[in-house]
Amino acid sequence: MHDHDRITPAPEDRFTFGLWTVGNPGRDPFGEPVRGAISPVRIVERLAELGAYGVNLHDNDLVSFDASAAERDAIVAEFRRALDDNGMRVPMCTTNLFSHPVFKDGALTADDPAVRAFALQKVMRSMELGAELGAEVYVFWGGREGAEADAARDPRTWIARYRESLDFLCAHSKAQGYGYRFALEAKPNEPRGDIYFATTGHMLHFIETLAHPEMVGVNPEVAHENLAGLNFVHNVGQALEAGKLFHIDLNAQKIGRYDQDLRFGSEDLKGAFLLVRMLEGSGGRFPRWEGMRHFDAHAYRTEDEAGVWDFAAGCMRTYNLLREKAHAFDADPEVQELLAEPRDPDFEALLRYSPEGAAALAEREIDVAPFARAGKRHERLDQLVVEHLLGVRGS
Ligand code: DIG
Ligand code: MN
Ligand code: MN
Repeated sequence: MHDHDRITPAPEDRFTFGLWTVGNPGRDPFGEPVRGAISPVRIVERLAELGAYGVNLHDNDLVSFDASAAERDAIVAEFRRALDDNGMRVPMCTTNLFSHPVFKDGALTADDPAVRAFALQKVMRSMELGAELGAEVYVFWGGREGAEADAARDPRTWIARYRESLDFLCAHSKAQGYGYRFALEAKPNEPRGDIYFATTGHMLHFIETLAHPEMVGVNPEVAHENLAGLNFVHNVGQALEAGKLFHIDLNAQKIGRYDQDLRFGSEDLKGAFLLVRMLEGSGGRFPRWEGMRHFDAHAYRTEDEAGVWDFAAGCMRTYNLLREKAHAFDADPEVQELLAEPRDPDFEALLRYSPEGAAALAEREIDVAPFARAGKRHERLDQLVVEHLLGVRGS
């Protein structure tokens, strides 16, 4: 952990932001932009000042869709200078396969082979850009891979198309020596009526059907799993257990709303605490996750540019505050006592299959009454979470 106080964000914390996040001009379906554009160079400078480790980008966040090759090279050169001057990295890159009208009915799953070919070409060019900038993770968010009229396309069709596209791009990444790990990001809906591969769970299964599953993982987002009404900590935990948490999109979300992409920790504070606790190793019971703490979020539309930087600082500061709360919680002797796992070598032996063990278990008389009666003290445990969060216990 860095020397000065443990709350002030520093590059060692591995906080990153997408150019599109702090660069969000505040446009929404019902209103025009409220903020002027912030250049990628200024974003790099300001985030470096705030203690971030790096920035991420879609191809078109940096190079506009219609830029010439010469313009592209000049833009990239200026951006790389800003990165070098500010000690900032680009850990992740991704492709905008959702803004241009050509993708209105999908990109990598579109019916027209020409559209799917154009989408592949756009990803290939963006992968090259990311490689030039040192990106190691490549995210795929299929914002337009979905439908409103489900009569149009059978699920087995879009599954096959997405698999064909990702197998193609995995092979291309290997052939080019980019060394990418791909991270698939799920979302259940918006902007499409339904988006294909709706949750991280769907993605985890789909990955195992690919030609190169070893190089493909997931990029779960807090808001997206919440849109599906699911427990984000459970879903990230399954990805961690499978060794497939290659990236993560941190933000916050009110239940039952559109995808709000709010400042990290600004809504479900207990959920954010439990997530940070898990990513940081759950009190040493598991390894700390070493990936980027990426904020895919943006400031309220009420904010000016100063408010954008308040937003960015708040994301990182809240993460570090929750990390320190989590360490104090797991160091709390009463918590440790409540979390102590019951041990019973006799029964534990019976849980590991052997023909003899199974035969013995089949005949074993087990008195279940004491277990049925015993209370689990989860009320006290959860109260301790609340008390640590409210600062009446721990540091
Ligand atoms: C939306 O949650 C998506 C896009 O912003 C981007 O493609 C991806 C990268 O974090 N998240
Ligand atoms: Mn989102
Ligand atoms: Mn995201």
